[in-house]
Amino acid sequence: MKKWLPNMRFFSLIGLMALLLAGCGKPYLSTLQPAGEVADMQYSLMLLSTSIMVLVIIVVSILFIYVLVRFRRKKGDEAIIPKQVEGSHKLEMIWTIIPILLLIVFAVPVVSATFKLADVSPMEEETRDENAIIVNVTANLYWWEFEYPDLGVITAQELIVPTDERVYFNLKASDVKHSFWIPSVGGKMDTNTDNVNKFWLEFSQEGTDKANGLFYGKCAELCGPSHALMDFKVKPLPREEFDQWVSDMQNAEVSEPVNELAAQGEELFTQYNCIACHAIDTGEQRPTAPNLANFGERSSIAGRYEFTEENLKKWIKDPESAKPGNKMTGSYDHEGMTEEELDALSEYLLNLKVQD
Ligand code: HEC
Ligand SMILES: [Cu+2]
Repeated sequence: MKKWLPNMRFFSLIGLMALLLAGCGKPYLSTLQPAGEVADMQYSLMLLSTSIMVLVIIVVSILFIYVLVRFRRKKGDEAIIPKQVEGSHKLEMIWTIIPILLLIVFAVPVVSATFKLADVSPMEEETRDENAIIVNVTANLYWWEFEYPDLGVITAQELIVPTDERVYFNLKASDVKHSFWIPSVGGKMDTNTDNVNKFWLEFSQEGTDKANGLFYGKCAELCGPSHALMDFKVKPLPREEFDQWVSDMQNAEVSEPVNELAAQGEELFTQYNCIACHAIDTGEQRPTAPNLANFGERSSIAGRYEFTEENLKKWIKDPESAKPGNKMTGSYDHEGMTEEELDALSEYLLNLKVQD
């Protein structure tokens, strides 16, 4: 074998890994590109702990190699027993005190960050800040609901928040344990069925711009066959635009069908009993399915597909292959649905909007 070949292999491996890992660095999905106060804090703690660990590894490796080389038995040494240091006061002090110091260096910022991250006083009754936005998050197999209790607004699959201020969350689950995570902004925190977890996040305008206005959110707790597809999107807006969105949602009437085809779709929506599960009014909460009042403004379908008419039809016709185990499959006659019916339903749904 030629001499340079193993080298080439080594470098191609490194190159391949670099390419692969580069995929992890998307600003809308990467913990390593923090986009807000919480993410910044968590990122600096990661850096600090990693640096301390790397420092320890380097020092220990150097000592190890030094001792191996320096105290090797050489020719002529056979009969000599080196100086014994067992129980050495000095050495024991050194290797007890150094780790304690390292732990203190780590513990101080960790404890202080823990208290900062747990400060939800603006959402508590006694210390309530009237301007703070509160969102009740409910995680369901396999979709997310976002309710703004003070604003009387409900939406699903897409979280809308103001930028550059703290947003407070009540987290719970309706069926099994899930976990709420927006990798580039912070989290994750469990959503449980028997208690409400609270925390806050801040979405920086700068990070939002880098991510082109849309962050990806994830379920971070294995919850069933479609766990990996239980995604949501986060759209942070400057405060005025957020207020505009809220008032549009508050004043929205239930969308009238825009044309003949959409009117047929609306009828089918009742005939197929879609309406039994899906609310189409911005303020109405249904534990059975995502609220569709502003469905036409989403950026994905079922948190899974890109937002196109074709994908919408694919979803309605066969939700099971899109998200195995989802709670919509089997609730109506999928197989019997005709192309014309799918056309009408999607025309209706794609035009459910609250903003012009
Ligand atoms: C048994 C209740 C139920 C019925 C009936 C039902 N759905 Fe659904 N639907 C759901 C659930 C649950 C989801 C969320 C699925 C997921 O993402 O895991 C969903 C998701 C959707 C979505 C994606 C929503 C989003 O925010 O991305 C659309 C669109 C939709 N359904 C349309 C329909 C249509 C059209 C019908 C009637 C033909 C219908 N659904 C009937 C329960 C139902
Ligand atoms: Cu999950």
